[in-house]
Amino acid sequence: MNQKLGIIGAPITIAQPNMGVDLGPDAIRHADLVERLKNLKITINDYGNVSVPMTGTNQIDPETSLKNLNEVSQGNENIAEKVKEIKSKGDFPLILGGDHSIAIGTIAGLHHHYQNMGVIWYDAHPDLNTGQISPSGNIHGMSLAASIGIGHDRLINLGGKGPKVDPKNVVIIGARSIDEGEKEIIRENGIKVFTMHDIDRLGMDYVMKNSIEYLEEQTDGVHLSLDVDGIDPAHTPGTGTPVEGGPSYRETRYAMQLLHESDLLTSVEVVEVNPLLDNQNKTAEVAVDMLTTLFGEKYL
Ligand code: NNH
Ligand code: MN
Ligand code: MN
Ligand code: MN
Repeated sequence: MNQKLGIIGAPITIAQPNMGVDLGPDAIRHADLVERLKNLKITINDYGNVSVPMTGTNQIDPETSLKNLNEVSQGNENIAEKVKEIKSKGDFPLILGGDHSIAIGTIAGLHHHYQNMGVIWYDAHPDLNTGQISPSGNIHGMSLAASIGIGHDRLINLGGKGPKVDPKNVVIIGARSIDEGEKEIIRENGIKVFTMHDIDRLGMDYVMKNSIEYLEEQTDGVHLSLDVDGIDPAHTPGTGTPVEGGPSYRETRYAMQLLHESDLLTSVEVVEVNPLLDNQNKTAEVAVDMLTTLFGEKYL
């Protein structure tokens, strides 16, 4: 993991209903991300923010059952292009969201460089909805579905035709708000999920070591998609859909430490930081602690 890091901001906000997620990339930079990473002797290229459509509505389109499909798709096409480009230069991609719809773009961009990529989805939600089963019509709750080839054609075929990830190469960690339709998709596709109950029962040490071993055996690259609402809202209050009862700061930081030691990851994104819901910028600071741990920062 100790190569050149390429940072891009991906400020999509209209795949969820709250204002302010577009400020996530800048809130994370403001929390000294680049300075902290440079202390670890990592070379950083910050490419700034990708341009994405900012204007959307909160209305569900009756034809697709989705909100802002055209705008979210366009933004994600731009993200996919940029991720593909920095990956071609040999950078390790670090993408700062933005809402979680950006995973459709990042994973599509990464797909060009792997035959059999894996994904760790650290999130309170599995984001396996489609327009038909979503309770909200918000595309940020559909990004993992689109990446495995389920949902609207426009989202599935974004940045290249067809599914980008085999559902067998996905591990979801921290899930505790799973919609009924999502439960069915998990079962039908054999997706590996460690819910909060599993984390409580088995411990984060086992959960992470098992996930790492599982993905190491069968993938040629692993992307971490870190939704800050995966962490307990006591630590990350500045996010649009907080869910009580998540892994603590310590458990999550330990998970990042194990990922660092494993050297498994080939790209990372952090999403759903909303500084308008958090005037202390605490959520972005926690996000930065998690990222620096992932890249080798230690207490001693
Ligand atoms: N499952 C809900 C939906 O699809 C909420 C999704 N919200 C998220 N996902 N923040 O990570 O609308
Ligand atoms: Mn999410
Ligand atoms: Mn979530
Ligand atoms: Mn393909």
